[in-house]
Amino acid sequence: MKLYDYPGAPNPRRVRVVAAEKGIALEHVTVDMGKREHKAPQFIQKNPSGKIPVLELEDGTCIGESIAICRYLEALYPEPNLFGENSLETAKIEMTHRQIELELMSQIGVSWVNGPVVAKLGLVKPIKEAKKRSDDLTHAYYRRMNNELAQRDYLASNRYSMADITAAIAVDFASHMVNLKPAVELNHLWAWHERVTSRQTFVA
Ligand SMILES: N[C@@H](CCC(=O)N[C@@H](CS)C(=O)NCC(=O)O)C(=O)O
Repeated sequence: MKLYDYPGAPNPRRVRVVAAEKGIALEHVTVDMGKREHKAPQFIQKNPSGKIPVLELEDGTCIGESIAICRYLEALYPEPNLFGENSLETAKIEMTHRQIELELMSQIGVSWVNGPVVAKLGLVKPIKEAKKRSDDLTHAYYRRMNNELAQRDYLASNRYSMADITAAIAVDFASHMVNLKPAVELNHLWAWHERVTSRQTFVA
């Protein structure tokens, strides 16, 4: 299976971590985002959204969307389980994961799009007020995570799951690329981040 990927891009990293957890060897194909290869007609045929990651199967079938890919890999290689062992745990992981994507990653995305790196590329005219609001909402979500992590070691349940993978990758991207590092005093969040990112499978 081929993974269309780009170094430093957070969404393909989610798939890389899941593949490493499950011991799956994927062939990596670099899509040069700097050259806008993800918007080229040949790539749009693989994913009409023009985004990475894409997983291409041996028969040429392409799957877009990180979580669709990760769920496909989990169905093929069930161990270790990352999406839930029973109906209640699956629901809790799904709830936490959706909130992380919709309430944290989306805000980091707004700050990124309206920040200096994207402005330099000249693709979007930055809106200062939008960035200020999404910066604030990101920090508010970090505080919420810190409060939750005071009660348990992992975000969705008392064990490591897909929710932790997505959240830790979002925190890394926000910290290094968007200047949105969680405040130092959020000690429960930082302890969790170390717990998750020190796993051997937590590949860059
Ligand atoms: N919901 C998608 C988001 C994918 C996404 O935004 N990928 C980024 C790279 S990390 C991308 O391709 N951005 C290019 C664009 O938005 O045009 C997923 O989970 O796979």
